[in-house]
Amino acid sequence: MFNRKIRATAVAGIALTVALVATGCAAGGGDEGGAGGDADYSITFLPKNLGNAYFDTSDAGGAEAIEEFGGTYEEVGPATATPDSQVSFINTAAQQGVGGLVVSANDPDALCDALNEARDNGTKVVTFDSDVNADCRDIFINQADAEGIAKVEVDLIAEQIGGAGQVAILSAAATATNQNAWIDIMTEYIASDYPDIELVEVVYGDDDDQTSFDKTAGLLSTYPELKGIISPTTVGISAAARYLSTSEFKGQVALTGLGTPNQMRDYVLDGTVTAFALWNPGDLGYLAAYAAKALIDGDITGAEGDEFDAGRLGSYTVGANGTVLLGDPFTFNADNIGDFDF
Ligand code: RAM
Repeated sequence: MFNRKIRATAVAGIALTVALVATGCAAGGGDEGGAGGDADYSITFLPKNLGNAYFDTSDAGGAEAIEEFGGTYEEVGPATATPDSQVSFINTAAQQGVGGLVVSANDPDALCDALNEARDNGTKVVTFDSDVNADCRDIFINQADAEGIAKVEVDLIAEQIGGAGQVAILSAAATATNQNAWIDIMTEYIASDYPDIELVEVVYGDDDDQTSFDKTAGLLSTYPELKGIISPTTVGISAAARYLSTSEFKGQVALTGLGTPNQMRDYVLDGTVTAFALWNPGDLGYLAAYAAKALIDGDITGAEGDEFDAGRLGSYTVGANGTVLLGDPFTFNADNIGDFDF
């Protein structure tokens, strides 16, 4: 089922930082839902950083949804995925009085004051991909269950290294809510289910291509016995794959984690990488935009049990803690990677 959904969405990347009026309607042009003709469907997407193919795709999914319901889409964001770098963008959106703000957070705490000020100002706040503390947003759109994401990555590396040996993790920013949650679960899962695997270190590439590349080189020189690397970030895994692909470690040191098919295809086809996982980022952004609309319309508040319509994805229900779950992670390998384009 997830496979079908993921195939259905081949979302093209869009120009970064460019405000796009998705329809001829200006902000306030929405005409559906509980807020009647006055609904303000001006919705700003704020990713962890710009220049990341994952967010190009997720935010294009948001733009697609916003176009469907006749709102105004804008994407803004920092160049670097650091904790404070998103605050000024939140302040600006609050001053503009946008109807909705859709954020993937670089830090669970650092954005809270700014987000709550925006909410006091009437802006509905949806986090997606990487959450903030639950009391500073209305809803979190979770890409997949954290346990499922963590376990699929550990199971993949275990399979690829024959269940034994040293592994390391190359993560994103040290403060990233999503990666830190997954790493905690991976660490416990390795300890409980894979006694012959040793997690030697977690390093942070900050979702920066060059830093991630350099950290990969560092791991390989520090741990000559290293058997595998897990990188739970699309930026990290593609930089690590690029490093491995031209090194003596290609095919010797396994690499898995979370990647986009377009960034990983060459490395799967050349034998650097066997299999990795992800969800459909386009669907994630699409769902987040529809959640913002439902909040703006007053159809939902983010309470458990709230139901809303998410266009071509169908109907979704808010779960515990104001969280909506998109679906299951999906594993890509040489047999299926040709079927995807994002
Ligand atoms: C990177 C970002 C994002 C994460 C993906 C898997 O693009 O860190 O937050 O969800 O990887």
